[in-house]
Amino acid sequence: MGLNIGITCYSTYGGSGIVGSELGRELAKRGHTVHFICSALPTRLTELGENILFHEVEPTHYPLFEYPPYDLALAVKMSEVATEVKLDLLHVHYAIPHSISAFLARELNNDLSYLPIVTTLHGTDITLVGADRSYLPITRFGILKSDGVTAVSSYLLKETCQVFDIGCDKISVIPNFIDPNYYYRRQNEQLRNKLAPNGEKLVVHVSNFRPVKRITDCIRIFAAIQNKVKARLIMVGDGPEKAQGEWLARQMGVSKNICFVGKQPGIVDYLSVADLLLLTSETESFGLSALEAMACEVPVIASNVGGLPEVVADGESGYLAEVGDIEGMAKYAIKILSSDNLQRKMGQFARQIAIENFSTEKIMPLYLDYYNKILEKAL
Ligand code: GMT
Repeated sequence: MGLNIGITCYSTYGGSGIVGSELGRELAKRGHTVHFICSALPTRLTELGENILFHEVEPTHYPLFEYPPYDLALAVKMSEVATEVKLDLLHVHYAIPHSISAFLARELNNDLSYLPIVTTLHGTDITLVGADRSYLPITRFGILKSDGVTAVSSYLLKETCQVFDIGCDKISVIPNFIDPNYYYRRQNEQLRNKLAPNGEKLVVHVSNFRPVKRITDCIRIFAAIQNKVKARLIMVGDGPEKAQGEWLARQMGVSKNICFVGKQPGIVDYLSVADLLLLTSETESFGLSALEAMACEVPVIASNVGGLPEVVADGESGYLAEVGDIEGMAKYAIKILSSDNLQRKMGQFARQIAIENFSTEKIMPLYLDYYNKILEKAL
């Protein structure tokens, strides 16, 4: 019988919201009913239906509240939805504040049947925000009060156990996934000609342009690439570091070959015309954009950090270099972009890894088995 699952994730542009949305869609395809409980329709969730429903969390604004209490409004909404539709399980993405709101929701409903909570840890909820002393105790509490906790990489599992002094047996690794029938390379001559009107190679970066992504490294690497290969850099996304990136591009005299295209709903279109993806992050628990690119046969050059070595096979689906190693990353980029053969071989291998290790077919059963295990334990 299909389960009734509540999913909470951030609706903003970010990997955890994408994973939450795509997980919901995949669950619905498999006959389960999914209730998204979020402040807005999550990114990439374009269609609702009979078994994908959306419950909006609306924190009340009142002059006394400098910051409207989203976490409390969320807890109330979670508890209402759980009662109304008899949720079997609540799956929250990103520990802060979602796991704590879920715990409060369960306490609010304590006269009703027990509501199991699964928390998926994504990255900065642990490595940055969670490890901040002011948030550490409450994040730890949220993790310990969850009935099940998953992490998107082995790196993140180890990091969580260490930072929060929690036994590693409390957490299971379930990696992020892609649907290979949606993420594949498509011909798009029109977009290719628009972005590379003179047949240039296309280097792409996709992110939310936060400091952790080090987008200025992309600009510097691109400046070095340009000395050797005719190329253009396409910066997909938006965020606080955009202005800094644009400024640096002008300073380095490369701005005419860099295109900031903003947030894009059709990410596959951009990946389909890309020759290379750059992911220069300071830290990255998984690197979903690397996986999406790999599925579209795009070789990836990424920082050798966090969970990225679990996704990008160094020397086979791209290359890894130390964080901030502009020269090394540029050297690898020039190597790939100068050889159509190497680019194609790496791209094909990248897709093979994406399918073998991270396809929906492989990962969805892991989530469903995990849910069943939690539900059995909660009985
Ligand atoms: O932690 C963040 O930076 C936010 C989060 C998000 O919502 O985008 O990103 C993390 O989760 C993604 C999905 O699991 C991972 O692919 C990203 O690697 C991870 N970001 C970092 O670790 C910086």
